[in-house]
Amino acid sequence: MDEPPLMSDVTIMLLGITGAGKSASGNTIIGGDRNPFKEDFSPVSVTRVCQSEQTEVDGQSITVIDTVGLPETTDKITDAQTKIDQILGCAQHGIDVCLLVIKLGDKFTEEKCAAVKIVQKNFGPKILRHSIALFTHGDQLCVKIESYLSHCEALRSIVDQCSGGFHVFNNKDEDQSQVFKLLQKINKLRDKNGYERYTEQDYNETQDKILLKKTAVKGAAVGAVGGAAVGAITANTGQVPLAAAVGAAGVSDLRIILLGKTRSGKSSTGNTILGRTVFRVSNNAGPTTRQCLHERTTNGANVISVIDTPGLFHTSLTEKHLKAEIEKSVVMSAPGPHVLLLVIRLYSFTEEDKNTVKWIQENFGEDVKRFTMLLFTGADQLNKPLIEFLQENQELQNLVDEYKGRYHAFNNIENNDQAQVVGLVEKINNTVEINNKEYYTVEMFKKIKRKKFMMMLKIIAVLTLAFVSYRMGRLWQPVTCVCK
Ligand SMILES: Nc1nc2c(ncn2[C@@H]2O[C@H](COP(=O)(O)OP(=O)(O)OP(=O)(O)O)[C@@H](O)[C@H]2O)c(=O)[nH]1
Ligand SMILES: [Mg+2]
Repeated sequence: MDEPPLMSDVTIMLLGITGAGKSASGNTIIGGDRNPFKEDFSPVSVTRVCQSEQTEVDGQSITVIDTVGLPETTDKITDAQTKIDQILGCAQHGIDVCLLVIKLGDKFTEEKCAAVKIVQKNFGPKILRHSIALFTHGDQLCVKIESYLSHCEALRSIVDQCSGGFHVFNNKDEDQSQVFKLLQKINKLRDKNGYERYTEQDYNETQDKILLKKTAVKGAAVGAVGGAAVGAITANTGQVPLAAAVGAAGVSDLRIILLGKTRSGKSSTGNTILGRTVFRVSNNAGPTTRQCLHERTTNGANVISVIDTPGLFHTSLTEKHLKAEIEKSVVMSAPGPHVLLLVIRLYSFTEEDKNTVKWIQENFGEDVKRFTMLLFTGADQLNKPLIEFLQENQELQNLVDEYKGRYHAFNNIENNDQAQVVGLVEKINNTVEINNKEYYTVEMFKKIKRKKFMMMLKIIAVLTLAFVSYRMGRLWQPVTCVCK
């Protein structure tokens, strides 16, 4: 990681819908003839990736991050999230100020506030403490901005929410005094915020809360068990040696999905990996996890995401519901998991476990095998070395061979034993390297789903054809009899 920035350094992020004037405003701030941000009059986003540029104003180092246009409706929230991930990649040390870029002159209705809502919703309320509304096309203003705002309730409410107030830019004017004035407002806001930045951790915490809320709503809808599971999740602040080990894999964002039959120990394994109790574990015999839950832990730049799933061959979920949840787990791990941990309880390898293996291959496709690793739970109950135990259990040994020896064992009772976790990560690292850092993608999953759907259509078509031919045959028979 780079050296942390000096207190005088400023990082500015430009956010807004396509065509709001983000890139043009970025160029105005950078000044001179450089115009590093591409700008154009276009209905589609000209800026396709986030870009960061630096300049110096009055001896102060300024980093400007231009971003991809946010969607104009809140429906495309996932679209917005991919873009936000990119921004955070650019702002390694956090953001001092978020400029919410809004074009003056457009009829500004409630719906047009969507971008601001997306920002607020995805970054959390803290972002507003770091925000200034930046109005562009100031040259088209015929009245004083205050008077303009007094006629537009929606705009006024945005300004009221931004701790840093507003500023107006005329990006057709090269007058730098508008930039100096903006910088004064920015520095005032930073002072007000005690030079604290909006960081990736703030973003992650907001995302965790969103997930928690979503799951809580769903949990309440599907029943008490799910709702109770939600209660067990805690905010994401943990730091474990695993995170440090992840960096060694060459991927700074390791994504793991836990799969397995009901009560195989998936949630316990997730907790052991994360080093804290976030997934609900129960000693009751019935199934506990009813919905996918996503938790992550960070250590510096390294992030580990763990997604817990409901058990396959769940006693109370329908196959349809289960499939939807498993698909959700893949989406939650977007762009896709580096490894699927197939969790198996050592002393109770049954027919169901074998079916689990089949189920995964059928629903994820053959290719999933190279991303799968076996995770045996219940290592505490072993009374001999694992290798010996496996040799004596032919079926387990066959499974280990099928997965090319990719397995690890956990004692989830000793869940503070981080050595076992580091051991697992080392094995995951090897797999990631062998797979050239590729991961199982959401697209792969969807492809299999489409293939299965097409296959089903074909079967229906063949059966229909057979039925029609049979009926036609029966109709023809009396006719031939009469002719005879
Ligand atoms: N002795 C021992 N018990 C374990 C181990 N791992 C999990 N358990 C126990 O096994 C039971 C089921 O564990 P969970 O983690 O809830 O299993 P799960 O796969 O998440 O279960 P569902 O969500 O219901 O599918 C609990 O009573 C755990 O305490 C282990 O390594 N050793
Ligand atoms: Mg569970």
